[in-house]
Order: sequence, then C-alpha cells, then structure tokens
Amino acid sequence: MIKYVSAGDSHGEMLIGILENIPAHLNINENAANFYLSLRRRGFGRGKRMLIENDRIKIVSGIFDGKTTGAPLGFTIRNRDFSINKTRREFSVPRPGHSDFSGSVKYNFQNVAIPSERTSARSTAADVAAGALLLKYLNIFNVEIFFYTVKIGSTHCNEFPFNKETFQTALSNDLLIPNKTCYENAKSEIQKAINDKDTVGGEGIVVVKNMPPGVGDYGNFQDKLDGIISQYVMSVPSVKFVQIGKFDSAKHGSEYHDAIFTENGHLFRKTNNAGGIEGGVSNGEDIVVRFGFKPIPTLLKGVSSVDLDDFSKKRTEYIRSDTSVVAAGTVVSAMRISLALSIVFSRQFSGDTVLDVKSRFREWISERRKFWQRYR
Ligand code: EPS
Repeated sequence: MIKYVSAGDSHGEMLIGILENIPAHLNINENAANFYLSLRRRGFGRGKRMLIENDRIKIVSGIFDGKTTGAPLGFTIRNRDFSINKTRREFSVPRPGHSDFSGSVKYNFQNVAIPSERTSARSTAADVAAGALLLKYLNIFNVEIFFYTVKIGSTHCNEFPFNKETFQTALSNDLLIPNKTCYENAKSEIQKAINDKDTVGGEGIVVVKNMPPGVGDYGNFQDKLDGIISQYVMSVPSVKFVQIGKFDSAKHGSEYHDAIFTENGHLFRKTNNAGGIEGGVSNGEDIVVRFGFKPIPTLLKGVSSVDLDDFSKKRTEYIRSDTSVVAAGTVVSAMRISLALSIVFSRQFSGDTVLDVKSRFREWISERRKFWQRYR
C-alpha cells in the first residue's frame, strides 16, 4: 500500500516528503509537481512569503532514468525564506483560530510561535508535490481530478459544469474561477478584506472523473472511502467543513436518492446527489467533494487575545500573512484527494510494477463488467 510521510518547518531549511510503495517503472518527473506547486503559490490575496519562495521540488531517491524503482521516493522543497530571514520568531500572545494556544498547551511552550512552524500551511507544499506525483499513478486507473473555487466571502461562483473545458479555464486564472464576472466579484471581495486589514474565507470543489465503481471498503468504518477522503481534506489548514455530494435536509428520500435506470443493458443515473460514493465504496459517478475555509487567523489589524507571560489583555501582533487562501487551499485539497485515492487504489490493486497493477486492474474490470457498463 502506498504510504506518505512529510517533515519540515515553515521557516526551517526545507520540506521533505517520502512516498513508499509506488510500483516500479512509473514515468515520473518533477515538472508535474512543480506545476501544481505553482498553482498553490499563486492567487490574489496570497501573502508576501509567496514572492520569496519558488517551490521547486527535487527528487532525491527512488527514480532511475525518469522511472520509479520501487524504492521509497524521497523529495525536498527548499524554503528560500530560511536563507533570507534570520529573525528569531518569538511571541507570547496567541492568535485565536491558530494553533498557537492549543499547540503550546500540548507541548508546554512559552514561545507560542513554535507550534505554527508545523501547523502553518507551508507544510502543504510537500503534500501538493506528493499528490501531484501520484496523479501519474492514478492515470493507470484513468482517474482525473478537477478543482475549482466556488465561493469567496459572500460571492457564489458555482454556475458552471465540471468538465475539461471549465477546468482548463479555471487553471488559467489565479483564483481557479472559470466565470469571468464571478472572478471579478471575488477579487473585489478579497481587495476589500486587504483594505480592511482583514481576511476572507470561501469554498472549493474537487471533482474526481472516471472513477470506477467498487473502489473503497465498508468492512470497518476506518476503511470507508468517504471517511478517508474527508480526513485528508478536513485536515487541510483552515478547512472547517467537508461535504460529499449534495445535502439538503428538506429533500425527502424519494427526491434525494439517485435512481438507477437501464437502457440497452446499460446502467445509468440521472443525478449524483450521493457524490459518487455509496456505503463507503465508489459507485462509478464522479466523486464530488465540497469544502469550506474559514478566514485565516492572522489578521493585520490584530484580534483580541491575552499575553500568556502575564495574562494581560493584548491584541495579536502584526505578522506577515495572506488575506485569502481559498484558491491555494483548493489546490491542496485536490492533491490531498490524489493522495487519499492513491492509497485506496494501491490497497485494492497491489503490484510491484506498473504492468502488475495494470493487469490486476484489467482482470478486475472484466470480472465486474456486468455491473457497470459506463466504464470505458
Ligand atoms: C504559507 C507560508 C506562510 C504563510 C501561510 C502559508 O508564510 P509566512 O508565515 O512566513 O508568511 O504565508 O501560513 C498560514 C496561512 C498559516 O496559517 O500559518 C504557505 O507556504 O502556504
């Protein structure tokens, strides 16, 4: 089974990632990871740190002549900020909404700046690189991942279909919004927060296309595909909710459930309220994951808090930060979903080489063919 682990502090020398058990002979290169890293770095409302970093990965092991060897794949992403800023970070006033207070209680730190060295969204650069490298692995199963920003503050932007065309348009603008008017409105909302020295949250959507049915498990709740995806997205910094498919408590069962039809021996559905997962297992429809980001907790105008040195009333200090991370967080969520799916697929379709995995998958498809006619 594929495994992923990372290390690295926000202001340390570098981020490090290790991916284990990728089958051998998978063509992999750094460009795909660098492309997704560049998407994570951009976006109107990102902070000045993103002007310092170039976020290029360097694969240091597990690759020979551009192909995986089956050995652990190790990579690094250098923090350029490390060689530029040498100021010691030390605070005693915790930022409400960040890990300053809770993390310092847990590890008994007087300097509340220490927990965010790891909880800062900086660490997600490694996750994005890992998820992006694994998109090549998911290609074995024809799976594709699209993602969009669908809300910034009170600006809703979800009046578009989730297809190749809208995804390409979303990629061509820094906020991942394919609709031009909506993009302009979202940008003004971020500009207003910048002017107010405030921050603004929003929502993103990830759509997994060509997902074969029958992937995931229900034997134990820990193995359910919706549970695994939710955990990988819920733990992205600032995410406060994750939803799979549609939810409307006003809809009765007869209106909500995705009726199954048949025509010429083909099964199909006209709706996808379930979001592609039933009983913890994929059902062959697109997996649709929606998630929401709170406004990030570092506000230039500060927030009321308490100095933990003497328990006096204080406002949080000015710290360089972002105004909106919705687009960047959506890239992170998409790549976390790539990681989650890769782990689940590798559990179900194991193999030492790409050919082993492909033939295992083909054999499985032909055994299950009668159930799902949609699959090409
Ligand atoms: C981030 C790097 C950080 C922040 C941000 C995300 O850089 P710095 O703290 O040096 O300005 O810009 O961190 C947070 C949102 C956070 O909650 O800590 C990055 O690489 O994404």
